[in-house]
Amino acid sequence: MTFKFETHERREAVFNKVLIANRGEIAVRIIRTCRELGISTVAVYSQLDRDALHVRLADEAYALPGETAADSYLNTEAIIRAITESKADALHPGYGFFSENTDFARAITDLGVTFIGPPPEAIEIMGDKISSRLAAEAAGVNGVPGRSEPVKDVSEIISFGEEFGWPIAIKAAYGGGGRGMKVVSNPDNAQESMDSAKREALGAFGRDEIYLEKYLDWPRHIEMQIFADAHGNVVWLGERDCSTQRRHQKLIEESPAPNFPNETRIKMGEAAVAVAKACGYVNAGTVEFLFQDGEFYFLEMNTRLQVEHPVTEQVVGMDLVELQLRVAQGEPLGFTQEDISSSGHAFECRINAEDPSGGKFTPSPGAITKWRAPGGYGVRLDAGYEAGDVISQFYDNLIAKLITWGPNREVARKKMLRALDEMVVEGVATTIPSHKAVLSNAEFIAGEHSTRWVEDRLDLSSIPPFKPDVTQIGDDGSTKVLRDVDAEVDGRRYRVKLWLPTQGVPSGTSSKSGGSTKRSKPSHSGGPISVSSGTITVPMQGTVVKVHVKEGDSVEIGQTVVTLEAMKMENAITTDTAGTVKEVRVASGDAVGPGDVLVVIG
Ligand code: MV4
Repeated sequence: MTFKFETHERREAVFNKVLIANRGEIAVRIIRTCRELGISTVAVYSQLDRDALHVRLADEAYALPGETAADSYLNTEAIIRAITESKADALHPGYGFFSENTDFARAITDLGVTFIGPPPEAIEIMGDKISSRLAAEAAGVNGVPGRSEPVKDVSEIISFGEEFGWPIAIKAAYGGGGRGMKVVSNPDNAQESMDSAKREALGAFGRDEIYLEKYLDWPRHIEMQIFADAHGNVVWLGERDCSTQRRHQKLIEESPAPNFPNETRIKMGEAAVAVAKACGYVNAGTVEFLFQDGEFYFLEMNTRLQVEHPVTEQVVGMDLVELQLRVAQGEPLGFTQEDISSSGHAFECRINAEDPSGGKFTPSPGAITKWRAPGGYGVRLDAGYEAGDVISQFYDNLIAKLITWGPNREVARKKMLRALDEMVVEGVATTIPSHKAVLSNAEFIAGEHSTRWVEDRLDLSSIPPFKPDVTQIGDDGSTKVLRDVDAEVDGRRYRVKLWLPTQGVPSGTSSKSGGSTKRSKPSHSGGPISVSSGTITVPMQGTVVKVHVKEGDSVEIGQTVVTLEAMKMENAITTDTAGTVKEVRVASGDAVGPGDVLVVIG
């Protein structure tokens, strides 16, 4: 068997230097391919990321002001300054941040710098859900049965439900990523659902146009990877099943999709290519579909490289970042659809700093105190962090992506379970226990899951809550932390728990001060709670939603003392000290930052 693309003559790269306007694992991912191609790399970094892995790996790095994404990775002026100073000739935006920002893409293009991404016009067509649905329809690709125009009056909702059958979905025209969808199960709820959908859309996206679709009750999310060059060549590279998700955050992705007929795959691939051609697409792109009862429906197109691109790379044997660089410098793809073949099966698990216990996925920023990367045949780890690095509450929770490849789904699944067992991350909670639960579940193994499966059917109640480091403060003020330690007794190895002194500052302080101290703070508890002798502090920036205790209350270990809204989620702040509440320092509505004291327990 031969692949034509293997013999495709590799030209020397014409980019000399690429600036990566991103952070974390995707910045690392892009730097790696640039290095392989002999392209110099320029990193940019926020004030919290001075020592981050992507900075350590890049050839050059430029500081961005501030800590928040808005001040740093979304700061057009600062990034343009880094481009000018570094003399980079191209910019890779990764995903998120500037990847789908047409003003930014046009601004750098005007400076003569190549934006490694699609033409701005294609981003614009796909950015709006109604115009993308119309573009797909014009290309002969159907969305979920529905209407491609905004709803003006509630009567339209009722007549739509009567025509298509209840329930129906109300969607925000300018939405995306899953927010702003409302399910209406009968005509009595139409008015209320319409009002609430419009309110949410206005709040989240600044526009309140809504449209209607028939609601699919057990769909799978299957997306097709496409690639287009600037010479009119467009190919599809197989699908990814991303149905395992919670609150629109994907957990596990795989390619190929299980129980997915090959004729449907080919039709979906051709549909995705037609959609890409209809918007004049160039670059890596993903066309998302819902798949139910043997039919697929266009959902939206993502005009960027996606988080889950590695599962496609593993089965088709191509480096998608390399293709992006080649296509951006004007090279033709150099292979055709017939040259592409997929082999075996790949899974990707997103290792997030979140505590999945009880199915809550509570954010768990903090310092990684211990880290062991799994390895072996068919295992790939794309990580943005190593031991000693701090996961900040200011950026997303993705620490690493663990990818396995096997000749079939079962081999890849067992390999993933083995790799998850081998991986060690301490200091923060991770999604590893939830991945093990999913991958061992009979419905998942049979491929009977859907986009609702994690939330409606998966039982995560047996995952114990993450226990941050338990610290003790001695009379002399020194702190000790309980750690697992290997010991040898008569030639046999045992794992024991020992109280060890911490060298750093007492636990309960935040990582926010960043900079020079952030890598020498192994004592940071890292979990959703920081306990120092009964002082309960804020683990991440947020707003107090509710205070559950008052002075004089007695509390038990594990009891929730405050509910904090942070990273768009409610987080229960619990105590692991029992005693009496001595002081309550916050009230509901207070804006708080990491390290602020919430409650003192004596
Ligand atoms: C749907 C649907 C069922 N019926 N549309 C959510 C994200 C948004 N972009 C589209 N979404 C859905 N649209 C109809 N007509 C179910 C979902 C959906 C979903 C889709 C993809 C991935 C995860 C999802 C989770 C819940 C609901």
